[in-house]
Parts: sequence; C-alpha cells; structure tokens
Amino acid sequence: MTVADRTFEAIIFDWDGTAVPDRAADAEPVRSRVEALSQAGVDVAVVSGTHVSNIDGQLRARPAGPGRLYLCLNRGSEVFAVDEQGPQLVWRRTATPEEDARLDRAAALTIARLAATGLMAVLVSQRLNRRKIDLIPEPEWADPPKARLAELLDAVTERLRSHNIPNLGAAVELARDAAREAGLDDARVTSDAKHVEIGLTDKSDSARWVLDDLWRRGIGPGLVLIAGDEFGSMGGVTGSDAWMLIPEASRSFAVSVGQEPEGVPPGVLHVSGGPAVFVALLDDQLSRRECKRVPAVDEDPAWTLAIDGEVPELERVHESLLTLADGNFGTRGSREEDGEASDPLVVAQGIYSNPTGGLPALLPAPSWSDLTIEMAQPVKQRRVLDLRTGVLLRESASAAGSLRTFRFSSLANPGVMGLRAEGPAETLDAKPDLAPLSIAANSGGIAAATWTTSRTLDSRSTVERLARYLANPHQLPTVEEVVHGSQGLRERGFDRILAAHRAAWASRWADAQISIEGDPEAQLAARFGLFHLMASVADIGEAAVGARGLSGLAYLGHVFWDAEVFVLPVLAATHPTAARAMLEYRIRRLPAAQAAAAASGLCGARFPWESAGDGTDVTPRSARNHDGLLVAIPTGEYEEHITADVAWAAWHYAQWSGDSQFLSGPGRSLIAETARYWTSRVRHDSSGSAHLDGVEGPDEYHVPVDDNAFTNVMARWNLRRAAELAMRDGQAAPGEEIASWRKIADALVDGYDPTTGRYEQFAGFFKLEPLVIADFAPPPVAADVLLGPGRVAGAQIIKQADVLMLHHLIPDEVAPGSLLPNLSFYGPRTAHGSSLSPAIQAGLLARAGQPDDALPLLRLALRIDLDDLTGSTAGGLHLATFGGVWQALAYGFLGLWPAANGLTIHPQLPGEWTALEMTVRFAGQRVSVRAEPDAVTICAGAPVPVCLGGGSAVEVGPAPVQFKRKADAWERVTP
Ligand code: IFM
Repeated sequence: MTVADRTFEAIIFDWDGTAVPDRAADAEPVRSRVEALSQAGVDVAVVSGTHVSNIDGQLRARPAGPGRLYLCLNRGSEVFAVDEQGPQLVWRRTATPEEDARLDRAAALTIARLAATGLMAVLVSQRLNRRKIDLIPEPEWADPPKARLAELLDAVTERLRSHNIPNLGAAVELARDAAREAGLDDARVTSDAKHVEIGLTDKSDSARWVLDDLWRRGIGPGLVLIAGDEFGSMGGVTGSDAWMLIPEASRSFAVSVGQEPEGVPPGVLHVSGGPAVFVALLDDQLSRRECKRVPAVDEDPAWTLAIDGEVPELERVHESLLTLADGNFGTRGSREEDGEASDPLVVAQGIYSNPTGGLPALLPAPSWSDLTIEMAQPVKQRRVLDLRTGVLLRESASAAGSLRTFRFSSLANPGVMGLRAEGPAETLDAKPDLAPLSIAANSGGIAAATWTTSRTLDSRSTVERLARYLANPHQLPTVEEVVHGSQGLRERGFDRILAAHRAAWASRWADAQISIEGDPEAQLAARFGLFHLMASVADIGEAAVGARGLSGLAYLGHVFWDAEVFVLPVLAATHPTAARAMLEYRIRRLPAAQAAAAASGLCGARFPWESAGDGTDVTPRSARNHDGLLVAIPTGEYEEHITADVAWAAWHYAQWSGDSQFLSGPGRSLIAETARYWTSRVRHDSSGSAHLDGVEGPDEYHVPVDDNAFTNVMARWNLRRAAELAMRDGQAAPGEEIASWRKIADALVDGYDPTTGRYEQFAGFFKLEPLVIADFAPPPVAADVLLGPGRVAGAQIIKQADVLMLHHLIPDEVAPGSLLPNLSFYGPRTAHGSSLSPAIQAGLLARAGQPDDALPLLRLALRIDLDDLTGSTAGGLHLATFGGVWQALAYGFLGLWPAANGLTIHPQLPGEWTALEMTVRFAGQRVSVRAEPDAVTICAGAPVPVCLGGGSAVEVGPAPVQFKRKADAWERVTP
C-alpha cells in the first residue's frame, strides 16, 4: 500500500494498535518486515509505553543490520538497540531523588483529589520516572483490546461524570495541577482512558532521541515515516501518538492506521485499517528498495538550494552551483542528458594536463552521469541540492509522466559516485557503461569505470549506476586498479554507500555548524559556501585547491593565495586534516619554490603566484581583455606576497589545530625558507632601512609598486615567526641567521604614519588622485574597465582590500588602534573589483564594532555566486569568497581568534540577528559558541581555554558556560 511516493530511510512506529492488534497477537508479520527493512538499510524504531520484556517478548526481531532497530520504551524513558544478540539498553532517563519525591507527591495529591470527588483512585505502578494511577478498578479493564477503546472511553467518561469530573481531559488536568504543585513544572501527564500517568518523559522523548540519532547520521526528518493509531484526541486528551509529532519531526510523514474517532490533527494522513494496513506500508517500502527507486531528499529550507524551471542562459551558472564533489573529484551539476546550454565536467584535484603545449589546466575526465532522457517539453522542472548530505535530486514532469534522478559523490569513499533515475520507459534509458579506461595527465592521470543496472516494469524504467574514479598525480592509475575492488563495491550496494556518504556529511557539519538566527537567507548562503568549501578539499595526501575548486575550469584550476589565505582557515578550524593536506601541497613543492628563488639569484623559496602540478609558476603572461585586446598580466612577476601567505597559512593551521609537531617539522621549513627569501629580496638603503621594490600587492590596479605595505609587513611577520620558531626549537637555525631575520624584520619600512594611524598602501599612494569609488558606481565594480586602467593606476581607487588584509590576517603585527583609521580611509576607495574583497571588509567592520555597516558587504559576498554578481560563476564557484564569508562570520561577527593563550571570542552582532552560532575545532576539541545580543554560551568536547571580550582565559568543557553582557564586560552566569 502506497501512502506517499517517497522512499523513507527510517520508520518510527507505535506498537499497540499500530503494529499489533494486542499484546497477545502473533507479531510475526511485523517481525519479518522489520528484519527485512534492517537488511535493506532502513532504520526502525518501535515506540511504546510499556517495558522491554513486553515488546521484545512479542516482536522478537533479531536484525543483522545495516539498518538499526531501536525499542523506545517506558514512555520515552528508555531506548534499547536490538541486534542479533537481542536488546541492549543504550539510553535511560532516571529520576533524581528529588524528582522521585516530587513524583510521589504529585501522585499522592492526584489520588487524594480524585478520592475527594468520590472516585476510587490508587497507585498501580511506579516505574523509572513515572507514576500510574488507576481511574477504574482492575481487572475489569486490564489491557483491553484497542477495538474496545471507544467502549472503554464511554464507560470511563460516564464514571468520571458521576463524580463531577466532566471528561478524561479534566482528570488529566487535575493530575497536571497536582504535579505543578509538587514542583514538576514540565510533568508529562497522559491517559490511556483507564489510567492517568504522571511522568518526566513521554513519546516525545522517544521521537526526539531517534530523530537526533538519525540526524547525526545524515537522515533528516523528511526521510522519516511516523506511524501510529492514536494521533487524534480522545475524550479531550491528546492522542498518545501525537506526542511523537514534536517540532523536530515537522517534515516527517505521519500516518495513522487507527480508528481515530475524533479525527486526526493536521498533517497526519489517516488511512485506518490497523496493523494489516501498517504491514502493507512496510511492504511498500521494501518493494521500493527492491525496485531501486530514487531516494528522497529532506527538503529542509534551511539546508537545501532549489532551482526551479529552466533558463538556458543561466544553465552554466546553475551547473556550477549544483556541483557535487568529494574533496578529490568534482562533477558539475549538469543534467544527465547534457544539452546545448550545458558545460558538463568531471575533474580530479591536482591532475593537470597541457596536451597542446599551453598552460596546464585541470584534466577533464569522462562523465559518469550521462543518461538518455527524451522528454517532451517538461511542464515542471526542479533541482534540489541538499547541502547537509551532498545529494542532488532532479524532478521533471512532462505529459509522459515524471522523471527523477538522484546522485551523489561519496564523501565517505572519495572517487565513488552513485546515480539513480526513474521515469516513463519511453523517456529514460541508461547510456552504455563507461568501459574501464585510464587517461594520462602531464604526470599521473585518472582511471574510471561505471557499472549500471536498469530495468523496466509496468512501463516505468529505473536505472542504478555506480562509478569509480582513481587519480594519482605521480603515476597513471591502471584499468586493473579501477576494476579491482569494484565487485566489493557493487556487493556493498548503492544504499549502503549512500548511507555512509550521508553520515560522512553529517559528521563534517557537526564540526562546522553555522546558524544565523533572524536571517535565514544569510544562513542558507553561508552554508552553501561552506558546503562547497568542504567538498573541494581532499583530506589525505596533498590538496591542490584551485581558485574555483572542482566546479569549473576558470583559471585552469590553478592554485593562488586564495587557497592559503581564504580557504585554508575555515578548514584549519573545522577539518584540520584537509588544511594539513593543503599545506602538504606546498611542502612537496618547496624544491620548486627554492629553484625559483635560486633562478633569480635569491635564497630560500619563492612560491609562484599561480601553481599547478609541478610547483613552477604557471601564471599566464597575457590575456585578451573585454575588448579582445591582448594585455599583459603582471601578477606572476610581481605578486610576491604569496610567499609570505604560504608561511602565514602554516602558522595559522598550527594555531587552530595545536599541531606543534608540524611547526617543528615541515611547517618550520616552509616558514624558514620563505623568511630566507625575504632576507635576500630586500634592498637596504643608506640609512639601513629595508625595502621591497617592484612588487604587486593584492590591489592589482597598481603595478609595479615599491614598498607595498601588505607585502612588507607580511614579510616582516614571516621573518619574525621564523626567528621565533627557530628559538623555540632550541636554535634550529644558526644564531647569526636568527639575528639577521630579526634585524631585517625591524628594518623593513611599512608606510605607517602614527599621526593619522594610516598605512600608505605603497610608496607614493597618498600622492595619487584622490577618488572615491561611490562617485562613479556602487561597488562591486571593475573600476579598471569603468575608468580605464590608466586612470585607476593614477588614482587612489583600489581593486580589493590591501592594507586592510594586514588587519585581517595579522592583527597583532599592525599598529595598535590602526584598524579604524585604515577602514575609514581605504573602505570608500575600494571598488571590490575582486570577489575576494567584500567579505574581508565586512569582517573588519564587525571587528571594529560596526556590525550593522558590515552587513551590506557581507550580503554582497554571500550572493556572489548565487546571483552570479560578477558574471563569472559559469566558470566555477568562487571558493575564496566562501572562505572570506566564513572568516567574516567567525573572525569578524563572532570575534573568534585562535590565540596562544586560548580561543578568543569577541562577538559583534548586527541588530537584525538574534543569534550567531558556530562550531569549530580548536586544539583538537569541538567548541560551540553561541552569541546572542546580550549573552554568549560556550561548550567544548573537553576543557579548552577561552577568553571572552578581552577578559582573562577560562576553561570551558562539555557543560555549557554562559556569560551575560554587563556594561562593557562579560559576566559568567553559570558556574
Ligand atoms: O587571487 C585572486 C586575486 O586576488 C584577484 N584576482 C583573481 C585571483 C584568483 O581568484
């Protein structure tokens, strides 16, 4: 029997009256289905008010998995997990001695009051955390079959009325008042007609426990079926199964198979028919699994990006937005049948090729998601990307019927992809499989194969495909390697692989939560960016993170400072192994960077502005501009700050992760070799000051320049950290070298004017034509295109945050109090012609105590790709912008910073937000910080030091610690 055209991943159901007609019934029909569902990977939870010997004694299921079976018993106070060995208690809510005493008092008061009406009431059961009081004498109504419920209710109501209690609801109210008087404000009072029960838990606790367990494994409530027989009220008392309909279950599908004499609440489907119909529902779910139907997506508006309809001009943009990646392989969200407006692509991180002798670019791999789909003009089309679990659903409806596809790129098993499709037989056909093949790149390459099964039944076709990709930047993977193990993959099957994928995403998000309460649009956009960041970076080996990740070929997949400065911090703070893999990419290319420095007659290592496979500079030297003219690209020659940026990333990773071994080992080499570069790169003038001539800062409108403040101060910071590390590790460099690092750091000019508090962006900047960008166009604007490159070169108009990047990255290295003067000077001069810029300025405005002024810039950054604000999203997603947004939220609005004495927190919320909550990993522990306008709540997996609002460090552990704002300080309100 079909109640919904949906395949559920979990089923929560009531026992008595739903699964079995009564406690004496043979439960074999349910038992066999529960075991089969478990084998098919479906989780099942039985909810009942009674105890384990009753339910397990009757059900006797011994499932072998992989789906889990839970018995949620004793009215929400116990959960047992059942496997082949039988039930094991996994959770119990016991009353404290104080609660026990209150329950006793509540029961005594209730009995006394009922007796005062003349009704006989006695305590019949006292279990765990509840008291059960008889309304009518035993054994007359002991355990009546559900079929006699109406009869029972009439008899009880009549009896209650004869004692001046109008109905059952009034008896329940009387008990609730008694509980309140006894000090139990949150008592759960229920009735099954013959008893009144006062407890600390009810079925809502069962539902909450199960939904929470499922959520942690990536199964949202929209994938859950909740079945019962008593959702409707009875004699003025809420139906017992309605307690399962907690707010967290809002998207679950609820169905009643009961009689429901007073009807069902809104949102519950009433099918009646009792246990026989319930068993038919289970059969329907089993058959959907058997037929390999397309799985469902939990369409939570806080977690899903839905794209409705089809706009050919936007298709390439949408393909970028809907990219699925597993850290190693990325697949653009092109429709399975491709089409003219489409730019399908599969790439592997770090696998570059330049067969025609041009610059290396990510090597396009063969596609795994092609299907033959021939639909007449669809009447409805939508694609839904679930950010929480990394799955993409497509639904197209046409006169021929509806077509669905569903795919994922396994985060749990990178390189494994899954696709299912279903639709009218005449519209859907699987293309031939990708025969195992291997394609060579400049170095190494990619091997791939797919395995498809399809079938047609009742003129509907279903297709299931598994794909396997291998990539190796050093050695070409062979066809044999890709086929090897594929048998095991297919035996494991689509459903298990999908379950592991969902669980992997859920666990990633557990360390990287972002909630922006009061601003759902910003919250969704921030999660969208974070989803793509987490999907774009491998977490073992090395991770070459191109400017557009794995979502497009813009910038040919080259690695810029975008990786170290914009992307790495979010991973260092949420998934440190991925940040470490990004650093490994640079570590392995240190010899190439040393060779580059040596080729210029310099010491140490100079990292290239654009990097690909071998670590040499692959920056193009020219390109066509908007008018088709060939123009020079000077960045490769001049944007040397990348060298210090790599050192900063190594240091920053260690600050978040506490990985001190890294800084004593490969991290120290990165920092020392980059410092050595600066020692040989500087020019000393006659006064002994050190200069860096002929460079380009982040602002690419002015090049070449001398003494770019950003480059000089980053180099200074780089030299000082190299000296600090060498000293910390017992003079790991010669004493004279350490002294020279310090001396040069102190000698480097930085353009700071203490009278104004401003840094001059480069020598001579203050003498340029003073212009304010808003006089020409509202940012973001490509000012070089608008005004011409010559005009902007002679003006104080800058492309992106430059001096301000210092305040952002190394706040302890800049002059104290210089943030505001530089923000107010450079802010109006910044065109935000690079998508990297607005989020950084937003974060700094928040840090400077102007969170409301920061919001428009943050919103700009949040919409860069979602609204294709730069017109370049078709070429791939702007990962650096996503990273900047995360940093604006974490470092700016929440004021997080991984300092040596602990995690500092300094929240600055805009008026529109009621709370900002983020989870990070600091020093190996998960730390959650929730900021409200006047309160901050922090907890951590194990004690970590935190410093709130400039106060001294306090240890915070698993018990949430709350602070309240008192004038300008924060006062701890929980012990
Ligand atoms: O690295 C950036 C640079 O800062 C501005 N132009 C685009 C590059 C790649 O995103």
